[in-house]
Amino acid sequence: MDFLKKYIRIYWKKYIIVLIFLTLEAICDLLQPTIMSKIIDNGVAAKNLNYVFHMGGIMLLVTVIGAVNAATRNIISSRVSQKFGTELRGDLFKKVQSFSFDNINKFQGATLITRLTNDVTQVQNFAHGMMRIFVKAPILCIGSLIMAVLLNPPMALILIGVIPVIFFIIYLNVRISYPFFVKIQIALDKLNEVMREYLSGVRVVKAFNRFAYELDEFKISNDNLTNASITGMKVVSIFNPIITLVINLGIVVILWMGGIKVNNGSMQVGKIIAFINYMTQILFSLVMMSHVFTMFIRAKASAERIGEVFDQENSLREIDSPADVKNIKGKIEFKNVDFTYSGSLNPVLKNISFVCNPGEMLAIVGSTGSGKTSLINLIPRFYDVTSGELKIDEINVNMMNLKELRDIIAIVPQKTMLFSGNILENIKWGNENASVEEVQDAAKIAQAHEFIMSFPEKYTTQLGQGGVNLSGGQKQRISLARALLKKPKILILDDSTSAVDMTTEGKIRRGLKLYLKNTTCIFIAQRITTIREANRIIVLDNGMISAIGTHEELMKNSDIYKDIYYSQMGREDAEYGK
Ligand code: M5T
Ligand code: MG
Repeated sequence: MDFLKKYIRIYWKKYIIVLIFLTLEAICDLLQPTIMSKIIDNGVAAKNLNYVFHMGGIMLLVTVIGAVNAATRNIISSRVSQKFGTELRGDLFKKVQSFSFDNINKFQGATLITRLTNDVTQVQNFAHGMMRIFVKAPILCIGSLIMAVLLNPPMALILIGVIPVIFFIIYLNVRISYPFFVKIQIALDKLNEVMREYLSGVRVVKAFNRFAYELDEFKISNDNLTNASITGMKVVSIFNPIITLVINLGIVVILWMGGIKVNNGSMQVGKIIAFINYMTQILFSLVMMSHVFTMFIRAKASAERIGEVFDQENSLREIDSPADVKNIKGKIEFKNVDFTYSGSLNPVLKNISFVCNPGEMLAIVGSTGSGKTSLINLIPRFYDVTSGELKIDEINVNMMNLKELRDIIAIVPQKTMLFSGNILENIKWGNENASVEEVQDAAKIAQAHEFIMSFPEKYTTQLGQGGVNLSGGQKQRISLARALLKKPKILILDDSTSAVDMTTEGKIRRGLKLYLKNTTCIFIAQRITTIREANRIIVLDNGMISAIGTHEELMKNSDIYKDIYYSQMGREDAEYGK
């Protein structure tokens, strides 16, 4: 939990100030019963009204001082804990942003969200508690003990009998209830996960009429949470009355002993009342401290989970003095590259070697699962090669600054990802400073301009989260426009026109050809009509390059390629009238 050190360094001074206020506040609380006992014994019992007024005034003053202290302390502590929470959440978010794909795969999405929200709140609440009752309770407890002993040492012996009993009960309480708190946390995590999965897949759930199934899943998680919470509450519900009972028994004993003492004149009524006050204060602060303990345990679990995120070392190491990439031409070279996803044993890519020259168009074909996406994901270093070398213009990508490397590459991922905001904003992700004309040009090449203009709000049409209000092909075209606007040195298209009809795809291809003159383009496609235009084609089979060459070459010497060709040609010949 080293990450907490940073915040301790920032806030320790304010914390000390809070502690001073807190101590003053506690002292005011501690003085009250003694003043009251004096009023009763010397004022009321002796019928001395002046004394009553005098001491009453002092009591009021002490109360006011206590209240002012409490208010000031509250203002400071709320501010500090809120700021601490905000900063912690911000730092955590920054850390997550720096994560590589590998790092993110290690945490499931849902747990990252709980870590960022609930866990931070737990730690923040605890920090707030540390500036309030958590520290005040021990001060009150010790202070009351001292006052009680000063008041009447023999009677303070009763406390020696009661305090261990309470301690024992509290100990039992914590022992028994702790596992339930852990269970509640786990159940909450699970519930979040189920909910997230449901919400992100709501369309499919509806399409497959899987409501009942999802409802069951949800019900199970929801019930688990309820059961864990109820059992936890049950334990607390049993222990709280027991503690109150013990405290009340202590009061009865004091009243009984005190009664005898008052009768034989060795003690005054006011002192007995004060004594009872101190005792209840001691015992309730003990109970408070037990709450502190459970909160501490929860906060500790949360802090550990947050710590895991902070401790997660970025699996992509950045070089200290990166190579210069300003004059990159865009030559890509794979040299005996193997790649295995971390946590998996089987390599996804085996001994991949090829060169793609600047400005060249290289196509990759292969059956689904053959490793096409995995291969292109290595170029912008979404993942690092397991062995072998990946070079751009003779420079190993590991020697480049990650941001600069990604700046020269634009990628249209297989799964289109758009963000909430309007179409213009989404395309401008490619280049924030692009002019309207540039955006429109990119959209025209991507064959997106026309349909965008057909919307009533045109480029300012709002997109829902993930671009839900667009068709699959429309999303792909906007995603393509976004990549084109970046004017990259290297353009990577991962099956980026799979949802676009053939006529439109033909138009896109022709536009791209002109646009891509100085751009190296690696694209994955399924349709032979798209692929055959490439300068060279790689046939990927089960993670290995089975053949590489032009369309004509492959037609001669690659059986896999020929299979793909003939399986499609019947259909496409007809469509293209060849
Ligand atoms: C190749 C595995 C996957 C498959 C193989 C993305 C990803 C893939 N895999 C993982 O284990 N973890 C991952 O994060 O790798 O997958 P691919 O590279 O996605 O194949 P493709 O692009 O050729 O397939 P497709 O369907 O997009 O044409 O065994 O399990
Ligand atoms: Mg793929």
